[in-house]
Amino acid sequence: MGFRKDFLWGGATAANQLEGAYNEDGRGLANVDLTPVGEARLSVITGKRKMLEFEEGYFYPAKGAIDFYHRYKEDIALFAEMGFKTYRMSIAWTRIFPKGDEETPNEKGLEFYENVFKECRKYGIEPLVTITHFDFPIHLIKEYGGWRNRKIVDFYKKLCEVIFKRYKGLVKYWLTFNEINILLHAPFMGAGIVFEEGENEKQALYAAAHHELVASAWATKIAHEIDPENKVGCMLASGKYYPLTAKPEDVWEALEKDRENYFFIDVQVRGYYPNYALKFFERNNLKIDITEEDRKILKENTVDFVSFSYYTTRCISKEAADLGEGNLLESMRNPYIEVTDWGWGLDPLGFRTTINEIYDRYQKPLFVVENGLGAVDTPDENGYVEDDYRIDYLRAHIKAMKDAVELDGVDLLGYTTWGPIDLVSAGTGEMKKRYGFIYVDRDNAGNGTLKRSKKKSFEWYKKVIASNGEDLE
Ligand code: P53
Repeated sequence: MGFRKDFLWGGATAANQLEGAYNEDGRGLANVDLTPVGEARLSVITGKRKMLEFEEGYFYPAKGAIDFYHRYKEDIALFAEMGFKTYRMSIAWTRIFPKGDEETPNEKGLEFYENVFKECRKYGIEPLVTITHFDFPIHLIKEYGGWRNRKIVDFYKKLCEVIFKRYKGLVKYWLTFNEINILLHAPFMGAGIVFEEGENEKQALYAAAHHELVASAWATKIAHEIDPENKVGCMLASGKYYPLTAKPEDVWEALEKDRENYFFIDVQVRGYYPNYALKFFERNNLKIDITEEDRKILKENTVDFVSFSYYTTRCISKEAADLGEGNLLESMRNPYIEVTDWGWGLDPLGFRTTINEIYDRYQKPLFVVENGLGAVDTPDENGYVEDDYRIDYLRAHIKAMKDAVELDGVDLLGYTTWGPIDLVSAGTGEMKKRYGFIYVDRDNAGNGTLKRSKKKSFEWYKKVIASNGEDLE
């Protein structure tokens, strides 16, 4: 009963949100470096405002982030102290290939991740590596127009080949693209796309989607060829859409919204485009160049497991949908649930529902690779935070996940909370939106000593892991 004995408990991060050292040891510039905190951020990450150089008057939090690049030993030691079985992290493409289209990789970059993986292994922590987590070389944007260009598939394949060879024996679990469906909602972040005047945006988005899907299948193939032990997963930003009412039009709308996201995973798990997607392309007059080779690669290289992030469910009505497309998985206010300081719904039962829906749909082992509460923390003079609100959130969600395993029989490989150490928010660029068990002294403007300290939740999560999810009090 309960979670499997080898259940992979841990935490998840992304290179650009914690490493800093943006221009050290030969690292090239990436899209994520050029996303400022503050008002301009939304228009930049959605590809509406072109910002391919640092501009005066903006603060770019990824430049320094929380300096994991120089402090990874200290940070991994803290993860180990909590008893982590796994650590989900990502590789910065531009540390390996600074421009993206070079012939040979940057040895310093390869070395850095090798050291990080070895540090994990020292404590028996299994690395779970996202190959691209909202991360894309600026040079490939300027020269090739981002993922809307098929040439990027080859550069990505090259990156994969290099890292799979180099880290063979050190890394076994891989995710091809973080929250692949987010590319529809934040195209600059998810696909290096800056829209051109008058461009058919849907065309650019779905071309990019196709290229990422094909690249993901290639990655799976290459990973398995280089090491049959490799396990490759896809990654969905999940969260079921509820219809606002039982009105059939609202129910239909919710189904369509869910499909917009499941579309990607449908291809990665089943190996072909679902009919509703082909009809959608046809209806919108989208010309997606799906070659015979693409079809074959997609068909023969489906994923080994399905991973996803879950923060909240979403809610939609026909009327709201008619008002037009919004940004970043917009949702109506669900009158039955409370929201966080950042307006994200609190819905643990929705987690169980979502897990079950994904399992019913795909029948593959699942991995929850992000979940957590972004909140404002107020530390005392020692950096200690009494974050009972965070413990409450995680407790309720772990219980719901346990129900999905124990009562519903879902096959679940592991669970990594988002941001076990405070890091830069992807959505807003703030430091103030914290998820960690470990507090980091740094503010939205980059001030602070970067000192690490344990919050109350640190000891709590340690106990959860030690009891394999039995002791949640
Ligand atoms: P932040 C949108 C919707 C759902 C998840 O988000 C999302 C996003 C993009 O913000 O991102 C994931 O930091 C993502 C992480 C991110 C985390 O959720 O905006 O994979 O990089 O930090 C939390 O609070």
